[in-house]
Amino acid sequence: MLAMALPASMAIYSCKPGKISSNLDADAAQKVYIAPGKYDEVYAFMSGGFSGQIAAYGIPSGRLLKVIPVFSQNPENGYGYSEETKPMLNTSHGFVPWDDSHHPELSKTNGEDDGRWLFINGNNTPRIARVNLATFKTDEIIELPNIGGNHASPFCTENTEYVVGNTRFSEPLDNDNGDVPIDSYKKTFKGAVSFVKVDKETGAMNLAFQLIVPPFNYDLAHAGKGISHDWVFFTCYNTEQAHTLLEVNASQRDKDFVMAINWKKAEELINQGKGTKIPAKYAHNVYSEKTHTATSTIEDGTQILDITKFPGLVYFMPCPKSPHGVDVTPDGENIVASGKLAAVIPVFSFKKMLDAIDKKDYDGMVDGSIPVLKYESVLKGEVKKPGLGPLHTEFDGQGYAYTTMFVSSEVVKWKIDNLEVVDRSPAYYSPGHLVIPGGDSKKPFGKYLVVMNKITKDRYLPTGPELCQSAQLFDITGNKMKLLLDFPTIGEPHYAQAIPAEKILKNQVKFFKLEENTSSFATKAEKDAKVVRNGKKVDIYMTAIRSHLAPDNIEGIKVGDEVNIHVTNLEQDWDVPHGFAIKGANNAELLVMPGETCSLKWSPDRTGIFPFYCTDFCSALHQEMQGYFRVSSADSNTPIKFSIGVNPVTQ
Ligand code: K7E
Ligand code: CUA
Repeated sequence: MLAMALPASMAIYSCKPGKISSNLDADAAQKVYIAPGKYDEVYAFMSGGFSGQIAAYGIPSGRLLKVIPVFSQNPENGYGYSEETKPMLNTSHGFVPWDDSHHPELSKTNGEDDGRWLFINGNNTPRIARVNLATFKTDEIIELPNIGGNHASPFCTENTEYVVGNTRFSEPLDNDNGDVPIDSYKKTFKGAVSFVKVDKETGAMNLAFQLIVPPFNYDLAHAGKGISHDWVFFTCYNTEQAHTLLEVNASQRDKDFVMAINWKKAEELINQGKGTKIPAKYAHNVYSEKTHTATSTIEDGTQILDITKFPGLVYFMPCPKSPHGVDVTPDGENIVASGKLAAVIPVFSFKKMLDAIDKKDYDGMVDGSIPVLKYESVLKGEVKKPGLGPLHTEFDGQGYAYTTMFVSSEVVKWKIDNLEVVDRSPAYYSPGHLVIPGGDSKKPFGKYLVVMNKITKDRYLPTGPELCQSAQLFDITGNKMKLLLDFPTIGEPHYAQAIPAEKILKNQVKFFKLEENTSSFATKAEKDAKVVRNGKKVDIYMTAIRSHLAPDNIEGIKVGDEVNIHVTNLEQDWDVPHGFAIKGANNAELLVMPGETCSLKWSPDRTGIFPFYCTDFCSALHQEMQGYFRVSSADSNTPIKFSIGVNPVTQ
C-alpha cells in the first residue's frame, strides 16, 4: 500500500464512508449480469500483491475464476509443495516460498496484447515470472541479480523483444563488497536496469544485460510503441539519494525524473561487444509441460553497461514530485507521468524529447554525464486540476486517458489532445492502479475500466481487522464513466491486465497427452503401478483414474523411510483432476491434472495405518477413491507388498 506524507489539509478522502454511489449506472445490474452458463467477455488478470499470486477474473461479472500460483506456495494444488514444482521457487538465497507481485504484463505483438503469456514481477526477492495462458501455469521464473526490489517491472517492449525491470532499492552490486556503511550510499549504491530477452516462439527468458544507473528509487515503467518503439521510460523518485526517512528526505526536490532509455542502442552496444561481463548468481527456473517437472539452474554472470560511459543511451526528464506511474499513449507520442504529490499531471511529448536531445536542450547533468532535458522543452503540457495524488493512467483508444487519484479518491478522464478534464468519478476508496482491456497497448479494446482500490472501509460486510481490497468496474462507453460493480480481490491488487476472452480461449489446453508425458516417474498404465525400495528410499508409482488409486493397499514402508509417491492421472478428458493426500504428511496435497505426473514426499514418523485419498470430488464414487499405507517400525521385516482389488471383503 502506498503511504505518503501529506500536509494535514491534503490527507483527507473526498469521499466519506457511507456516501451513496451517485455515479451508479441505472442499468448496472444488467450490464454485469452474465446468465448462468454464459461466458464473460473479458479476462482480467490482477496481481495479488502480498499474496504473491495472480487472480483471473471474468469481466463484467467480477467472478473470480482462478488463483494462478506464481511466487507463493499454494496448498490448494500443491504448487511449491510437490517435488516437481519446488524448483520453481528456488533462488540464489535458496527456497523462497513467497513474494510480493505487483505488475502483470501481457505479451505483445506489434504493440497489441497477443494472449500468449503473462509476465509478473516478484518485488521482494527480485524475480520475473512467465505464466503460460494456455495452461494458466507458471512456466518460468528468472531471478534478477544486482538489484533490491524489482518494482519497476516487468514491462514488455512492443514485440516482447524484452521484458524490462528496474530496482526500487538501489544497493551495492552483488559482487561488490556489500559490507559498507549505509551512509556511503551515494558512493557505493547503484541501480540496475534488467533487460530480459524473450524467445519469440517459446517465451523462454534469459537475462541479456543490465544497465548500471544512478542510485535512485525506480518505480514504474512502460515501453514506447510506434514512433517511440526504441525507448523505454522509467519513473524515479528519491533522486535526493536519501537512505533514511525517505518519507521526508525523498520529498525534498521539486522535481524527480522520468528516465528515458534507448534500448535499441543498448542492444547494439551489447551486440558490438561493449558490455562488461561481471559475476552474478541468479536462479533460472523452468517448468516443462512434457516432463511436468521444473528444473532450477543457478546462472553465473551477466553483462553490464555503465550508462555514464555511453552518451546517447539515457536521458532524464524532470517530473514533478515523486512520480509513480508512467504510461505511454497508444500512438507512442505522449508519456504521462504521475507525481504522487503533484497537483498537475505532466504529459511529455516524445517528438519534443527527440528535438530537445538534438538541440542539446539540457538542464544540467546527472553524475556529470547523463543529460537532464529541460522540462519546458519536453513537455506537451500539464493536465490542470486533475485532483490530488495522481498515480496511474490507462487509455481507451478513443483519445481519452483515465488517471487514478489516490488522495482525492477518484478516477479522472481527460482528453489527450487538449489535456482537459472531461469527467471525474469517485472511487471507493484510494485507487491505486486501474486497467482498461488493452489499455496500455497500441489498440485498446476499451469498454470497461477496473480500478483497484487500496482501502475498503464500508463497502462490504466486515471481516475482522483486515478488510478485503476492492475493485470497481466502470462502463466507459459513454461520455460519463458509470459505476457498475464492486468486487473483492485476493491479496492487494496493484496493476492488472485485461484482454478480450477470445484471445485466450482459442489456445486453451484441456488436458496433457499421456503419450507425451516424459516424466521419469510417470506410470502410463495401471498394470505398471509399483512400489520400489532402494535402501531407505521408497518410490511409489501410482495411477489415478475414476474412481480408484492404484495400488491402494501398500505395506512394507518403515519409519524413517523417505517415501516419494508419484501419481499419474490417467484421464484424458477436460476437467478431471485427481487429488492426493496422506494423513499426517508434513506437506500439502497434490492436484494432478489429466495426463500429468506429480510427486509428494512423505517421511512417516510413526508406525500405523495411514489412509490416503483423492481430494477432488471427481465422480459419484469419489468417496471410494482411497487407500491405506501400513507403516512398520524401522527394524521390522515387513516386506514391500502392494495391490489393488485382492483380498476381497467377502474373504
Ligand atoms: Cu501499487 Cu504499481 Cu506497486 Cu502503484 S504500485 S498503486
Ligand atoms: Cu479422484 Cu476424487
